[in-house]
Amino acid sequence: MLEGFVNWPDEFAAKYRELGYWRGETLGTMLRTRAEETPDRCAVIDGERAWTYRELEQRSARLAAGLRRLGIARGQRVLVQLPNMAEFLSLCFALFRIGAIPVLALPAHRVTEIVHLTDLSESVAYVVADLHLGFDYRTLARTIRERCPSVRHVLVAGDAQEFTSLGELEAHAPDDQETEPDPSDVALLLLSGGTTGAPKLIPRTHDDYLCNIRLATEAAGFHAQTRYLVSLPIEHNFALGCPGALGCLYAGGTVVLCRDPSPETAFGLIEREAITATALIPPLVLLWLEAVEWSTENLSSLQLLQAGGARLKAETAARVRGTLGCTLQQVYGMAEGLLNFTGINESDSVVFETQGRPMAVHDEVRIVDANDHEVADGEIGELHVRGPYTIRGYYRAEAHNRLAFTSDGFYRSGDLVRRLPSGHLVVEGRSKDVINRGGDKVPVEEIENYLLSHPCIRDVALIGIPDDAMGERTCACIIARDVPPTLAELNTHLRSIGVAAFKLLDRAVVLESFPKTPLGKVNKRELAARIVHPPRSSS
Ligand code: J2J
Repeated sequence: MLEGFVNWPDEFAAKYRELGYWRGETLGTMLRTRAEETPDRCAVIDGERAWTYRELEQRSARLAAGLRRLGIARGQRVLVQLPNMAEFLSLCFALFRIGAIPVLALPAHRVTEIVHLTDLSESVAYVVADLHLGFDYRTLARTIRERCPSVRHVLVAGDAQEFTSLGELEAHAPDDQETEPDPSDVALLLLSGGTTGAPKLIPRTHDDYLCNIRLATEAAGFHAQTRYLVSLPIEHNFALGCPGALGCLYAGGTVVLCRDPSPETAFGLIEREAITATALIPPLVLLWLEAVEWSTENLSSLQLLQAGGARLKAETAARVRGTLGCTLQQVYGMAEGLLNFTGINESDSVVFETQGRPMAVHDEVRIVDANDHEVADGEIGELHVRGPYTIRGYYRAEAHNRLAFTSDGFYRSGDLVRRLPSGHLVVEGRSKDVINRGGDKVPVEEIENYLLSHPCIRDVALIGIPDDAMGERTCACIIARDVPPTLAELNTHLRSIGVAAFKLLDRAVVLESFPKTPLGKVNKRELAARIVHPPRSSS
């Protein structure tokens, strides 16, 4: 078993097997089965390229042989940072086949995040695209090679320059030294959006992630005629497995990859590829609803729009059917596991005003007060969860796990929710220190630490300010040493450290002091209230 992975206790594992949640299948065998059943059906479309199930399977077999020749072996980690492109799928399935473990970084991540993730996972290889949205990932790869001693290989989709191209690796004939992983092995490491401090890695096993994918596929009603547009980054749990690209392949449908989620790009693909389903974060739902007004594309094939990642306003939800002509499904999920869906045929009030119900009967959800005591239905409390596809611990994070999980194995989500008598959940807020910028999670402590390294800053508190389109935006409240820095200077500082663009500041305000709680901590609630409703100045 992978060192640093927290397994389910034996009695839970036995129960989940007995109840049929864990079926002893791997992600690799899942694709192989589909390729045998429907070899000629189209599996993936990326621009002008279309791969059948047979081709996807064969490409991943050849790539697996190439990876094995490089010495990449079962249990080793490989950092994958690819945009939405077909190679993401052939590579991941190649890694699943040999039992190596993809660590899924977002294309938006920059040197600070990638160094942290590489070092934490001791990845032996780093996989990037050559260029994407004007950024040259090979430059980043050079820094990673210098700074991260574990990285022995840089693999590039496209023009590899001095590195190895995926195309070269794929030239190998498939070998027969299959080293099939065990279904209870860790299949992939997802990134957590939900924790305080540095990003954590979430180990998902073949058994548990296939359970996640299968149940999500049922909840979203995917089938062999589904044509799913991957609008969000494919590395994100929502777009990958809820049901996402993997769920679409599980159902025998066709995955269509979209390089960016702007209406200009996505609408054309919806029309051309007769897309039936996609998933978006709330700011993009708003943007698409606006764009429909002036777009000329025919979007009538679209049957299902999933929205999740942050709270969707009921007024926005109510516009989806009339404007986009499709069913809305709210998804309240987390890469740690638990997924909640509103039903495809549920009433408008449920679909507009709730974030759905847990998808598995054996998802154990407790809503608790500050003392971990369950609150009555209808009361707001923190959601704790345990179940067949919810992790029991972050990877290599022993100290943090003691805080993030209860002694009986429930994940403390940090989400404040309310349960309706029907069992539907409503997300009311958050107790963890993360700013949810329209679905992108900004870890507060991490950014505060970077800002504190700026010479002009004496103290800083990063807070979320309510925003109509994004839900919230970031605002750095600063106590300056001497000359107060400007917003542009602070963002230049963050950029020079090398953080993802979605973590840059939206606003900065300079203050003389911070309001404090009775315990002497910064009172962020009070601080946010002062920024949103500043006291009238007396002058
Ligand atoms: C309010 N808050 C939500 C929602 C997630 C599907 C959908 C989303 C994610 C995801 C995911 C929310 N309303 N509908 O993995 O499979 C906030 C909560 C949660 C955190 C998890 C999926 N949907 N959230 O967003 O791991 O605070 O996963 O704990 O990135 O996003 O973030 P992440």
